[in-house]
Amino acid sequence: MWVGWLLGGFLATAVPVFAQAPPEVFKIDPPSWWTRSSVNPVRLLVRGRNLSGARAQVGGSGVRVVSPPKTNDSGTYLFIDVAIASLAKPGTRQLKITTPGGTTQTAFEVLSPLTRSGNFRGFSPDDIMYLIMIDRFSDGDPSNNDPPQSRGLYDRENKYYYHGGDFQGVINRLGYLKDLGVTAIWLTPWYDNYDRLNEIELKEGKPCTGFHGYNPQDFYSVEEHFGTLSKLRELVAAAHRLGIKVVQDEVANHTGPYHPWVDDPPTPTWFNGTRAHHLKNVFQTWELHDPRPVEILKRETMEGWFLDFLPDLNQHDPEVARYLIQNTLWWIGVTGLDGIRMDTWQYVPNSFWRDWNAALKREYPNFKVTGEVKDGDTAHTSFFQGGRVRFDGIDSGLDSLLDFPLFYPIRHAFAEEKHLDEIPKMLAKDYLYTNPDILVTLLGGHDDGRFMSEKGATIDGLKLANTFVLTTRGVPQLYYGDEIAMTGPDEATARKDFPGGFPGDKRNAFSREGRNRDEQELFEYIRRVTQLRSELEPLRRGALITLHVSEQQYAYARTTKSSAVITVINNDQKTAQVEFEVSALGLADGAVLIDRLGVTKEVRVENGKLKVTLPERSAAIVVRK
Ligand SMILES: [Ca+2]
Ligand SMILES: [Ca+2]
Ligand SMILES: [Ca+2]
Repeated sequence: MWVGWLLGGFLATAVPVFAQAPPEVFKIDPPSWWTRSSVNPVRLLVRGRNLSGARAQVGGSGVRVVSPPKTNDSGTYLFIDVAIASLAKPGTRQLKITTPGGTTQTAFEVLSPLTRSGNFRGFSPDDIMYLIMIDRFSDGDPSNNDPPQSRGLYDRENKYYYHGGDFQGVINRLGYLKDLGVTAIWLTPWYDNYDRLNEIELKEGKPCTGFHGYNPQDFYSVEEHFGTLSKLRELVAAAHRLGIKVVQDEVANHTGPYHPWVDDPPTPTWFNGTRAHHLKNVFQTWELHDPRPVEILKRETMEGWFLDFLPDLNQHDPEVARYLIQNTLWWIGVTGLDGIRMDTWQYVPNSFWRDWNAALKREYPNFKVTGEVKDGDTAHTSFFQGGRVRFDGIDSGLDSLLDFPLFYPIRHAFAEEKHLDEIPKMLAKDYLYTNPDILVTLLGGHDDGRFMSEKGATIDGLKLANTFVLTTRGVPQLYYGDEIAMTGPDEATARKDFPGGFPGDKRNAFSREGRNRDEQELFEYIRRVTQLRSELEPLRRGALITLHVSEQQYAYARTTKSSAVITVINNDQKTAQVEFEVSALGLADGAVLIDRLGVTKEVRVENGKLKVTLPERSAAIVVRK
C-alpha cells in the first residue's frame, strides 16, 4: 500500500505534463438510430485521436449522454451511451467531445422507425430464395466500377477482381426474378470491404480483392463498388413492392485483414489474439459438440484465425458482443430487410448467439436467420439449431440452417447419377433437428462448383434436382445462373458473371431471346415448378411423407388437412413403373389424379395403390383431378 502510494506520488510529480493535443473524430458507429427501439440507450463507438479524458454532450433535444464515456488506453476510442427519447424529432444532432486539449463535434442522426408493414417479415417455406453474388450478377451503374476510394480493383478478365455488379443491377433484374418465381433474394455481404489489393491472401500466386464481401473493413458502410446506403434502401423498397424479401449475408466471426481495429483494437480483448500472436483455425469442428472436448482443440477452432489471417472477433468481450448486436439491428432498422444468412456460424460461441438472437427477436419478432454450418453430417449441423438447450446449458435460438447434409446427396443422385435413395436416407435423420421445415435447401451455392460442372451432370439431372428442392420440405434456395445451367467446376469459376448483366456482354440471358434452347427449356421448367409450389399449398406447408423408395425411384407426398400433392421421381436411365400405397393419404379407389408437369398420363387409384409410369430421368407432380 505504502509502496504503491509512494510510486504513484513519484510518477505524478516526476512525469512532465504535456499539453494534450486537440481531440479528433474519424468515425462513429452507429451513425444513426431510431426512436422507440428496444435498444435504448444505444452505445456509440467513436474512433479518433487524443480522446483521453473526454466528456461528451449532445446538442439539441431528445438525445442525451447517460454516463461518462469510457476511453481506451491509447485515446483512440470512446464508448458513449446515448438515450433517445421516444418523441425525439428525427434529424441530425451534434455530438460534442471535449478533452483537456479542446473540443470537436461529430454528427449523429435520429431516425423515425421504418413501418413494420411490409418490412422485417422473416422467411418461411412459402418463399423461394435466390442467392445473388452482387459483384457477378448485374452491373447497373458503370460509374461505380472503379471508384476513387479504391482505384484499380476492377478487371472483368481477372476472376478475383471486381466485375462491376451492384445494387442498381439487382434492382434492374427484379422483374426477371419475379418472373422466375423468386420471393426472397439473399445478397452476398455488402459491407465495405478493403479498398486495396489483398496481399496477404494470394490467389494463384497473386493478390486478390474483397469482391465477395466476406472481408469487411467497416461494418457500418456499404461497399462503394456496389453503391450507397440510400441505393440499398431503394433496392429493399423496390424488392418489397414486388413481393420479394431481402436476406442480408452477415459475418460476425471475423473482420477482413485490413480492418483498422486489427492494429488498434477498441479494447485489449477485442480479438482472440493479435496479428502477431494468434491461434490458427484448424477446423476441427466436431470438437464443438464432443461431450468430451479437449479445450485447447476447441479453442483452436472457435478462436483460431481463419486461413491464419482473418482476425477472429472475441464475442466474450461484452463490448464486442454489444457492437455486433447493435450492428445487426442497425442494418435491419435502416433498410427494412427481412432475414439474415449468417456466415461461419459454428465458430462463434453459443452464448453470444443466444443474446444476439434474443435481441433480434425483441425488436423484430418475425425475423428469421439461417446459419452457415458447412457440413454434410446431420448429427453435426443439427447441433447448432436453436429451440433446444444443449449440453452447454444454452439454446442458441437459431431458426434455420443451410441444409448441407441434403446438398451432397442431391449432387450425388442428380448430377453424378449415383443412387437416388441417398436422399430419403438423409431425410430420415430429420428427427435430429428441432425444426427441419425451416432449413434452407439448395442444389448450388457460391462456395462450391456448379451443379452442371459435376462429372456426369445433364440438363435432365438439373431439372430433377430442381424438382426435388422445390417440392420437398424446407425453404428452397436457388443459386444465380443455375436456372440457365451456368458452369464452373470450383469456387472461383462458380462465381462467373451472369451473361447479359454487364455492359458489352455478347448476349443477354435475362431475356428469352438471349437464352439458347437448353437454357430456355430449363428456365421454363424451373418456372413451372416454382409456379406449382406457389399454387399448391401442400408443397409449401404440407407434412412430408415418404411413399416409396428404391435405388433410383422415390415417391413422396406433401399433405395438409385438406389436400395432398405427390411427387414421383425416376432417376434411372430407363422407364420405370412406380407403384405405392396411397390410402393413408385419403385417396379412395377410383380417385383420378393428373400430373401437373405433364410427363405421365392420368392415373387412377386401384386397390389403395397408385401406379405411375415415368420415362428415364423424369418426374411427375401428381394431384387430384
Ligand atoms: Ca457497377
Ligand atoms: Ca471498399
Ligand atoms: Ca471465432
